[in-house]
Amino acid sequence: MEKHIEQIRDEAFRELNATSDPERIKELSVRYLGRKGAITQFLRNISGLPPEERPEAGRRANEVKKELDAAVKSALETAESGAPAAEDRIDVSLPGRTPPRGHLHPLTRITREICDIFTRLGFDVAEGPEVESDYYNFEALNIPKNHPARDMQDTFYISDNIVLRTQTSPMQIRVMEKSAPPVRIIAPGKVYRCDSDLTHTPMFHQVEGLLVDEKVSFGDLKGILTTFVHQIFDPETSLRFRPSFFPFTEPSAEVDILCVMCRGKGCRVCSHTGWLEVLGSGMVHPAVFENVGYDTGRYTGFAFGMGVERIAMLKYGIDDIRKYFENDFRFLRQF
Ligand code: 2NM
Repeated sequence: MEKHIEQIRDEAFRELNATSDPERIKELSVRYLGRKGAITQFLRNISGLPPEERPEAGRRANEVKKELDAAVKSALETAESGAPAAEDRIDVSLPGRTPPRGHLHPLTRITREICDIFTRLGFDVAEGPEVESDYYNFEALNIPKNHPARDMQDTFYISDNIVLRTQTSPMQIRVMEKSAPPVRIIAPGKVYRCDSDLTHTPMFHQVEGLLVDEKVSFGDLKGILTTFVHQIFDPETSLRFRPSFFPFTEPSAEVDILCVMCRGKGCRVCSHTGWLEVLGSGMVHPAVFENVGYDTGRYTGFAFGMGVERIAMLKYGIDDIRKYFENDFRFLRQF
């Protein structure tokens, strides 16, 4: 019979430990401790035991009754206080779950790398509006009314004389209007052109630079841009300055680097020329200086511009510009 009270006890505690619902606990209390409960019944039936077993069985049954009663009261208190049940409690000794760590977008990283190189060379960073007036985006930069760059096909027009900037140089006009030389600035940011294929997206990123002072020469331009190319690519990179044309610079030059893929032998990436175009540059056109009220007899300057997507494509061997903007983790995770 003593075995029986131990069985009742085990069962009662198993049930009690398996719940944190106050209703279930109360119901369980009735079933074991109530007037017709299992333990009460057991005590009542003690008279049916052999006389020598009665005292020990009674003592043990009362002990279990007290123990279970205390456990029920405590379980009810916990359940009604809203504290979590044992199985739901947080194990503070478990090691924490490490949240996945993000990182900068490759374009943000390259933009910062480019800006860092130029700030170390003494340039300040200037940022400004992406919605520009026709005057800052074209007129002040010596791009006349009938120039092909103004074509509806290339420019997003907001209204007759408001556009999404097609380059960041309007920012340089704004800085020159406000401050006298010497000026050394770079303007990073988003620009917009109505164009879309493997190498063009309607929004892309540029960094443009400007240095104005007395006696600034084309030699200064070559020195600064050579230093830049050697820092952003490789100190061994061969480069060349190839004559070009921009309305806002004269003379103008495109900067090419020896093809990173074929080392000048000619391949698909460099269109079999052995060279890759990385920058546009030139000596600022006197007409631009006149527009901002700079004395063209005293000051000269150079300017340059580059596409961030293009620099990153060459650095990392990316073949499709659209990959930057698809937000595919399989692509982004690699940087
Ligand atoms: C380029 C290439 C050559 C340029 C010129 C100017 C300014 F404002 F000084 F006239 N800013 N940026 C420039 C010159 C930009 O991008 C391919």
